Amino acid sequence: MKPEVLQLSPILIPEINARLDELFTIRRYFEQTDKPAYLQEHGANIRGVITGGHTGISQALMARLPKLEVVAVNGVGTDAVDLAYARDRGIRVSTTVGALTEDVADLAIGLLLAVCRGLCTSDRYVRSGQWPHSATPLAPLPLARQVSGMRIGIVGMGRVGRAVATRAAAFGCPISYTDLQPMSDVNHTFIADLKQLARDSDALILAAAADKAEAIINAEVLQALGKDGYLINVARGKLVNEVDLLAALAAGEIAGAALDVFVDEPNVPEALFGNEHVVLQPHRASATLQTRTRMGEMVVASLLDSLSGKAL
Ligand code: 8YV
Repeated sequence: MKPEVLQLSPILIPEINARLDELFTIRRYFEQTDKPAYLQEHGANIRGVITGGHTGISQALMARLPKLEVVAVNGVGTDAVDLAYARDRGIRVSTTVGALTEDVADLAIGLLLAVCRGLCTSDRYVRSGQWPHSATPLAPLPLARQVSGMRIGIVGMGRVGRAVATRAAAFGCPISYTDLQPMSDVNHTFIADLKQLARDSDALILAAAADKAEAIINAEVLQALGKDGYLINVARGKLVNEVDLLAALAAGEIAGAALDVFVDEPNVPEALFGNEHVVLQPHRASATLQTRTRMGEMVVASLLDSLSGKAL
């Protein structure tokens, strides 16, 4: 009999889904309208879970799965998984570490370029047919912010932070960073105090794990970033106090923000929709065919190894 696996969030690669179906009985929880009834029916037989980094799995749900052996996160973040509870019960938790680093860093730089150079605003300007009608070409569009040479502050110098630094360095950007401690193998300037990092940066790029860093980007940090500073977030929405961010943007206390992640996804504060100083993405940093395929393969391997008793 094939092991039963509860899938909490979709995988968009048909070949990976076919492989999962071949190896396991996949219970597609995310498709169910009556989730409690579905759990009642299948919960007792579930040995594995597939979830997304943002979705994670709560203690309450794990408690409904008495035979659970492994949670395979199709992502790198474990902030939405109750790790302490999983550890107590001996449930393994795997991630797709390493698979998405380059894509997330690519998007961070893409967002930096987009918000500073006004790419989305300019795109809307051309698409809406306004260009030929301006008195002077480009008149309604403000001049943009140069990216090359900007002082970049990276929050979280893990895999993604380092990949962002490599890319920013190619743009001639001086780079500083903060983390729990300085990294002996990183040449960039370490600044322990987040407010000081914000003060010394033209753009703050968030690449930190959110497990112990909820709302670290607050009104004070945003004020320190200042009216010429930009905030880029490709990590987790909850790193930012979103109320403070909305207030800072509305008051022009920072120059702009480019966000791939939000506190309450997929609900994005409507106040951001009409703001031309903001670029928005629906949590897509790892969403390339190549990376999602690699991530899917790692999820399959993790379930296979765990459910056949192999070491992860
Ligand atoms: C994914 C993520 O979008 O890696 C993470 O933690 O949040 C994202 O890369 C998500 O996990 C896809 O399911």
